[in-house]
Amino acid sequence: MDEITFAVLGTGGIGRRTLEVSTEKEGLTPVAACDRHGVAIDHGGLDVDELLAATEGNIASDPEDRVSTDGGGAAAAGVKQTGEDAGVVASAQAEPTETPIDDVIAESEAIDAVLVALPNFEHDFIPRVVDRFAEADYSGTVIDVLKRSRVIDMLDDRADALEAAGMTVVCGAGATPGFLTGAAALAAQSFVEIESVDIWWGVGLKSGYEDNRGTVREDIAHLPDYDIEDAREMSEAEIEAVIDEHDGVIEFEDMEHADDVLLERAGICDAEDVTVGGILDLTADEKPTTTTVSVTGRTFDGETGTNTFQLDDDTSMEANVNGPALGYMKAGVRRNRAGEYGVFGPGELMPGF
Ligand code: CWL
Repeated sequence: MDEITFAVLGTGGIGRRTLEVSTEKEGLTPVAACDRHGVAIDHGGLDVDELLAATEGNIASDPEDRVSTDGGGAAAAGVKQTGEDAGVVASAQAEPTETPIDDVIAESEAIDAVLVALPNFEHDFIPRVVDRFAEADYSGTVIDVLKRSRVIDMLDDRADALEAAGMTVVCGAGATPGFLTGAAALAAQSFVEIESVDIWWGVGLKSGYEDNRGTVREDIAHLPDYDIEDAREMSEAEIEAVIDEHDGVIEFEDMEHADDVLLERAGICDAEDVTVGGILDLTADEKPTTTTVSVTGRTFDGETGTNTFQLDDDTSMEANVNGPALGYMKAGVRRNRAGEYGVFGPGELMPGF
């Protein structure tokens, strides 16, 4: 497969870690990275070490502190910033800009894939970013790590525009949905009818908390008394108060994670037969439970069985989100180069059912 050039939108935990992982993968050249304040573009390949060193410790933890959807928004400083909140501008490769996404779009003819690593605190935020690439007739691959079931339909509504532009979108390509959805699709192959898919994850984020505030905030939105708007508006102190109320260990049940609709669109089972839950432990780095996908079904020869897929307790969430995100990026680019456009979920990039 020919070399793939890619951009990351967002230099929070996921943006930075995908850049890092890509340096150890074959055939991936990161050529652009941006956040709300700035953009770094080098078609010969970004210096990832420099960019990571410059941005480490000053990630945009405030959910408002990200690339604005209209390309304008809060003005970027006209001068190079350093220190706490500078974001990507702290890198010698970056320039301040008020239009980071437009700047990437302007260079996108030479960019094979765009990884959207922005928090999705409005449900239509990622779909609107996708719109802007389609409107600019971008003909490459866009991949996101969105989680909410309802967002998949919003992307599907754009199928005609994507087809017209020649764009391939791979949605829900992190851990869950993403890695574990693909595992479920593979585990389903033994069966001719699927009864249930249960995804149960464990994450330990004591030292990793700072770097993963975005995902913790988004998880809190899944608790029974909260929604995405609440989670967006909450201060860091309020988030920490919720964590304290749970003594640092939060259990989630029946999360609205898009694994359900993504497995349904791959023809594997009904969305309602899929459950996603897990335990987030902010008091330890060890996983509080082994991440497990269980797929129960009926075989052609009359047995009922459950295939399980487990992650090692020692592989980090970062490894399990960002490795698969880049793997699905490669799968998306392969489709794009074969002239297959539109929206693909992780299950559709696996053996058919
Ligand atoms: O899918 C995600 O982005 C993270 C998700 C939750 C903490 N917000 C769960 C990640 C599952 C990873 C499981 C593992 O590494 O064992």
